[in-house]
Formats: sequence, C-alpha cells, structure tokens
Amino acid sequence: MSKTALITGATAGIGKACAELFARQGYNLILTGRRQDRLEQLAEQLNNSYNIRIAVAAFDIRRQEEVTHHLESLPAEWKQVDVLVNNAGLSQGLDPIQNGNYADWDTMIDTNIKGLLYASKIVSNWMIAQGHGHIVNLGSIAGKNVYANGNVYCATKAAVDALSQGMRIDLLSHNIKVTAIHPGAVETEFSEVRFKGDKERAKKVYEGFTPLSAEDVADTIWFVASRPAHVNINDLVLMPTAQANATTFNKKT
Ligand code: NDP
Ligand code: 8X3
Repeated sequence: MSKTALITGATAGIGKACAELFARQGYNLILTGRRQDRLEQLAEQLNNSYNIRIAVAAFDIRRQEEVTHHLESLPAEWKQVDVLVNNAGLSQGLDPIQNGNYADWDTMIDTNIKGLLYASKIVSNWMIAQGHGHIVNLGSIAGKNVYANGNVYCATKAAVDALSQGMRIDLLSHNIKVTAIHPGAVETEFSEVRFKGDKERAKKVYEGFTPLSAEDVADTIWFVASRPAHVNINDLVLMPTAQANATTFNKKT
C-alpha cells in the first residue's frame, strides 16, 4: 500500500525538494504552505510525472485555528500519514537583542515553535490511531551554536531540538519515531526571507564556499525516513564541508 507524507512549507527550498523526492519514491503527499499558487503548480508538476495522489492545503501555520481547520477537514483517507516533515520555518532579521523587532520575534516564535506544535499535535493523534508514524523536525545548527545577532532565531531552533527530545519520549509507546535534522547553511529562499527581500545581502551569505542545496537536505530526510521499522535516527547534523559550526567557514574570497 502507498505511503503518505505531509510536508509543511512545501512551496520553496527544503520542503519543495522533499516533496519532489518523496513523490519520486511513490509517496502520496499532503503539501502545505501559505502560497496556494505555488502549491498548485508543484502538485500539477508532480502529478504529471508520478502516479501518486496529492492534496494541498494553503494556510498560515502560525494560526492554530487555520491549521486545525485545514488538517481536520481533510478526508479520512488522508489522515493516515506515515511521515510528517515539520519543515515550515523562517528567520526574520539579524539584530542585536537590544534593537530587536517585536514583530520579527513574534513571527519566528509563532512559526518555528508554535506552528510546529500545532501541526504535530494533530498529526501525532492520527499516527497514534494507526499505530505507527515518523515525525521529522527541521532544527538547525543555529539551535546548537548561538551566533551573534541570531538570538531569537537560534532560540526557536533550540526549542525545536528540545521539543524533538520531548516528542520522542511522549510518542515512544505509540511506535512513533521522532527525528531532528539540523542543517548548516543551505542556499534556499531562507536568507532572502531573513533580509526581507534584499537579494544582494542574501547572496553574500553563500559566497566563497559551496553551501548545502535543498536537495542535499531532502536526500538526508529521505535517508532517515527510509530506515527499517526498528531503526530510528534521533538527531542528525549535516553541514557543508566548508562549514565547521554556525560561525566557522572555510571561505575562498
Ligand atoms: P525557504 O524560505 O526556502 O522555505 C520556507 C518554507 O516555510 C516555505 O515553503 C514557506 O512557505 C514556509 N513557511 C514560512 N512561514 C510560514 C507560515 N507562516 N505558514 C506556513 N508556511 C510557512 O527556507 P528553507 O527551505 O531553507 O527552510 C526550511 C526549514 O529549514 C526552516 O525551518 C528553516 O529554519 C530550516 N533551516 C534552514 C537552513 C538554511 O540555511 N536554509 C538551515 C537550517 C535549517 P510560504 O511562504 O508559502 O508560507
Ligand atoms: C539556518 C542556518 O546558520 O543561517 O538555520 O542560522 S543559519
């Protein structure tokens, strides 16, 4: 029987690369994000290439009622999710704490922590009902090493690390695996979003070294999701070869 993956933040970057890879592996997909046009375009592209079923649900993961409404409104057959990839997330700004922007803080905390919780609560109950499941949370090297001006973003990813540990304990007796993936620098729309559309500043983040691609991270997520039933990878850090930790790079500039 075909398996199903629910991927949050599938309109760009790592989430989109996961959608493409899981589709190639024959998974049916539930794809979420705010940009409905991108979800529909991706669904059409994947439907044309693979013999799978795809449901899209456009909602803002920061809004608990929207998340609940969209996920709980899915037909019963879609509520059998084998893999949940909690990927939707972002950074806003790079400012010292004393100059922090309240709206940026709220956006990061509401998306990266609360949004992940909202999706996890609903889908973990579906997984409990079916007797198995796998939740893959996107943390970051930023959750392991705090860097200058990263303050709140780093805190949200440290929270994902802690929540992954907590979820693993709470869901253990329900046969649900929980994996946290912590990438270093991945060239996606991430920096453009962090710098609010400043493409030049975003590009500079990845100059002088080869960053990870979204596909590199998707490959790793597929690897953890495709281990045998008795094997779980709890915690995985993956970095560009030219990056040692959150702040130490071997840049050729
Ligand atoms: P992108 O900006 O390319 O993609 C982010 C995705 O998150 C988009 O699909 C976006 O969809 C979705 N998203 C953001 N806010 C919301 C929201 N309020 N509601 C619903 N969906 C939302 O970034 P990445 O692919 O790089 O990031 C994916 C994850 O990986 C994030 O959690 C990020 O923190 C993490 N990560 C990224 C790293 C990097 O260097 N790029 C490194 C380590 C971790 P839409 O805008 O359509 O809503
Ligand atoms: C994204 C990687 O180091 O820019 O999580 O915060 S970093």
